[in-house]
Amino acid sequence: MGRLVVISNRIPVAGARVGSTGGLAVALADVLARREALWIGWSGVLADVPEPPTRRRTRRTDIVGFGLTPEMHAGFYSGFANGTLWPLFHYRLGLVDYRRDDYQKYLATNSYIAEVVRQNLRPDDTIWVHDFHLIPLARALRALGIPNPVGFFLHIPFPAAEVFRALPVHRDLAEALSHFDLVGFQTDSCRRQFADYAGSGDPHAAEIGGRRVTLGTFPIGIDTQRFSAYAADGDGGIESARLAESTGTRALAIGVDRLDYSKGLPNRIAGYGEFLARNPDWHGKVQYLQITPISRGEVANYRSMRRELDGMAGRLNGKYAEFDWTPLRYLNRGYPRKSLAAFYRQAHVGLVTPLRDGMNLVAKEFVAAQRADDPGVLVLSEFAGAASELAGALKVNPYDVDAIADAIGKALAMPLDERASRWKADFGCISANTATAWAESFLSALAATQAAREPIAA
Ligand code: GDG
Repeated sequence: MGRLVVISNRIPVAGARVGSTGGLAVALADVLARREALWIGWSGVLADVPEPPTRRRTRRTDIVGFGLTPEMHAGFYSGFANGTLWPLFHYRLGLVDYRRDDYQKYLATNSYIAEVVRQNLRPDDTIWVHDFHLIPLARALRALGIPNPVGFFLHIPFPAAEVFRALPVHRDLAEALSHFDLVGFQTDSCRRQFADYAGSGDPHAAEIGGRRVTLGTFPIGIDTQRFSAYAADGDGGIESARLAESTGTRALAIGVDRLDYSKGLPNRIAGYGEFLARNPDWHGKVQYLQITPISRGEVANYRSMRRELDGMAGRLNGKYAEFDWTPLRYLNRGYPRKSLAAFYRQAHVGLVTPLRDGMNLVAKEFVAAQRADDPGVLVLSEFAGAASELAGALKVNPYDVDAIADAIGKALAMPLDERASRWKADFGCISANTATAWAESFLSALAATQAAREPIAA
């Protein structure tokens, strides 16, 4: 079997074992342990002349990091990827800041990355490209004459066709996607929306510019067994014990999100405020812990959202706190994964209310971390990809602050038998559809596109 070549915006952090850090590295850990692999991404270094690619090896994976110039980074990453595609694909048209020049830099940076790939590629490699930063990469690879199988997975939503058409370069971007052999989405609805945009009668394929691309649904999962073990081991250690001590006999609600406008944090805090306004009996008896590490601090929208949330959290506590009770603990810092797992396990309610989310792994981690004999309740936005899988969660429309307040009340009052049966359904789902199952099903679908292409031997 040839190598697996993974290409993502960032490479795993140096010093951390592949599989020990968050996100993609965790999702791919098992697959990368089983075969030779190469991982290519930005090293994190910016210089006026891009730093030549560096190489290191972790277990069976070679990791190649390339440098970028500040101009490339501003146009490609902060500009087109995070300033245009991210808000557009999350249905936030008002936040889209499109510039032609950023798009040119996005295309040029993808061509530059294709050249780095070419220099490191072998003829029997299979290439797997991740996420919205790298949509034009297959086209750039084909322009260099690279014939290897190339698959693409979109971690964020693909929007409704009418929303996608608001992008001035929608045609070119869709044409770029058609150069992949397989395009994977988190949900059936995202896949159908792309097929609909492409005018395809077949929701599993699209024909654009004379090329036929296979479409598939591959909902990303977590390493459920390992995450449950983290939670059960109490490996969160001192931090977990301190949380338990400081919460005491109060009910705990928890939220864990990057500071991002897609996560619906203002509505969630407003929903909790509404719950407190309506339920004086719960004053002093419930505590909401919101862990919100800062992300993309260089993008203006993110700075203003941070100020808004600081104000909301301060006002809520100012209104309701007592000398011996702080209703909301709002933190702009991160915690080790093991501590998070132990925190989720202590919580009676998990609040996952994004306005739009490709999947949302926090929802799955919350379920994985619960005790079978006394599980907490997941309150989940109907606009998270995870909602199509987690049938046991209490679904809310995150634009409806009153509905969030209702769901918090319902979750806190839910009897054990209902909590247990809802949790059991969701735990079964995340135990079957793990990160490894996700990666394997994507890669076997990609292999199938190649088999379909090969001429049948006489
Ligand atoms: C994109 C899509 C899709 C958060 N705070 C801490 C921490 N985290 C970890 C969580 C979780 C991960 O970060 C966040 O993943 P999400 O899925 O919730 O969201 P995005 O970052 O927006 O990810 C999303 C995902 O890609 C995968 O395809 O699900 O829809 O937007 O694992 O636990 N981890 C640690 N400390 C923290 O404080 N260690």
